[in-house]
Amino acid sequence: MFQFTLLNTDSESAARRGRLQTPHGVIETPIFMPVGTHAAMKAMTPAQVEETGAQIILSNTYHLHLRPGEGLVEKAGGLHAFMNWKKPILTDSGGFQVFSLPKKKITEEGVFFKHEVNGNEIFLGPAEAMAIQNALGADIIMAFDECIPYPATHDYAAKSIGKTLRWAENCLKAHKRKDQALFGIVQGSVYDDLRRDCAKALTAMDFPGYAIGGVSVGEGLELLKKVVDYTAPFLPENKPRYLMGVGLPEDILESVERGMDMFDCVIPTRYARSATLFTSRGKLRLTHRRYRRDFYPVDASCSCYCCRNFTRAYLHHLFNANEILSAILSAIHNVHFYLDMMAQTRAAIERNEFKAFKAQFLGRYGFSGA
Ligand code: PRF
Ligand code: ZN
Repeated sequence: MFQFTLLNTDSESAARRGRLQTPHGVIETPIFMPVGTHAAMKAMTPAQVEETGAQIILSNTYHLHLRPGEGLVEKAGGLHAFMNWKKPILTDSGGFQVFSLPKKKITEEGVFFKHEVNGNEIFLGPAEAMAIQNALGADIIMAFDECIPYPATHDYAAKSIGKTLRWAENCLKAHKRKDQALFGIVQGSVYDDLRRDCAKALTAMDFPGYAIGGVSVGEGLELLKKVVDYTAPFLPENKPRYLMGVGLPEDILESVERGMDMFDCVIPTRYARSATLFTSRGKLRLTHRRYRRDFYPVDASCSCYCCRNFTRAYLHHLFNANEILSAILSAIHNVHFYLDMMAQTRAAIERNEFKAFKAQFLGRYGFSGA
């Protein structure tokens, strides 16, 4: 039911062109996964998400467990039926959301925390995260891991990966559905020896896919590149590699170059709601007065519904008037921008020209930090 095929590796970098078969369809990699935390993409219908070119979306164990509860989603026929999204879905395990909570108690078994709405005590551990994700029914599910803050000492990070590895074993034991692929998550903060040890130990457990977690926690692009540089080589060639919670266009392209295949981030939809739109020439802040009489599309080289039909002046007006349509059109454009960047990335890897493509893309985009 799951098969990952490595179609091509770029001749000048570690960039990979792959294809991942899942029960709900094929995913061409490298790919970006838009985020629908509460089983909904913010300000977009599933039809609109599909029109942007999305092949897979992400949702969250933690949020769906609190509301409406996995039992209800299961009763509805699973996450795909409940939200009417027919393509692949990935659920994150809650191992990130829970650890970002202000009040929690971490033990060897898992994490205790309080329900955000009704104040009840809740426990989430590897077995619970698997049972919830089995009930939700996504195509790809994630191991329950500990995402530690940055910075962290070597000693603290070493103890933490011990726990993440024991939890990974427990997740494998508790996982009950053959039609869901369980991915292992590499942690280890910014320490090369810990990342290597964690990647090797998880590889020995033989997961169908691997993620790098614990990044995008404030370490910055230079350290992100280092972490991927010394983790990816220890992951199996023939399995998909997912970089969790990343990121801006420059973060994604730098990580594709280092051999990562899958990405997710709330940035395109979140930025859309605050009037920041991505274009081939960099980001625009559409609330700025300079767009008041700008009758050009957001990005003349973009083929999305927003750019085909509306002007910057109109979007500027919608944001000023606080119209909901501002969020809808901006989300459509930003998600399309990310997915189009990934399509261009895949084509460049097929031509063995990824590095030239990256330089040209980031040059036009105005990113000078790479
Ligand atoms: N673990 C999990 N989900 C995540 C992360 C992680 O480390 C990150 C990294 N910031 C994003 N989402 N389970
Ligand atoms: Zn557009």
